[in-house]
Amino acid sequence: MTKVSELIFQGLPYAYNALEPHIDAMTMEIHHSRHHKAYFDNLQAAVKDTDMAGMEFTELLRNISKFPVAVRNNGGGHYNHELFWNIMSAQGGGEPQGELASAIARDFGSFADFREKFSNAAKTRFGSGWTWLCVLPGDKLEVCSTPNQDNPLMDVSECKGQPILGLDVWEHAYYLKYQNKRPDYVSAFWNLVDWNRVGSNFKQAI
Ligand code: MN3
Repeated sequence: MTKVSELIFQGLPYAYNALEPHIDAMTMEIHHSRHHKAYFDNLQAAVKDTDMAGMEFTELLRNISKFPVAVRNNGGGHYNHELFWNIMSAQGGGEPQGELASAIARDFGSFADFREKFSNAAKTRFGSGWTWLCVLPGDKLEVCSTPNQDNPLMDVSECKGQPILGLDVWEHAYYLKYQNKRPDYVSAFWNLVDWNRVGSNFKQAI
């Protein structure tokens, strides 16, 4: 429960080169210290001296259709990147365990089926956007994709739920290393997913 004006631009939970070779250090540094920082700064500038500054951040996102497009783009930009940094780890990869593993098997058939569905959504998102694993009302898991910096918390999103895993498929997330080969970046991402973290996001969401 954090007010928009009290949000903090945090450092990454690992070094910029920690995710190599899957995501290179220069991409991580530019992505975090310039792209994400710009979303954060622009969000704060957009809410300054308005009632939005005192709103709880996720409440603002849930009602985003009522607010200016700069808040939608930059508020989404901040929320999405903070989630993204925290669901990756140099020790990531493998498969989820416990409750999350059971829920994935229940809702997708198997982990492999889930991974294929998520990867296809990431590869086929036209232009810039994100792919998500979300918890829908009723605690059902679903894969979905949103354009630009939208996310499934937003009332403008076609799919609405609590995102617990997200993948940034903007070119700025992969172009230096992968150029036009987004599918190779999507494949590499699976080596980085911190399933312990995604599992705890799942427990918080249900
Ligand atoms: Mn990005």
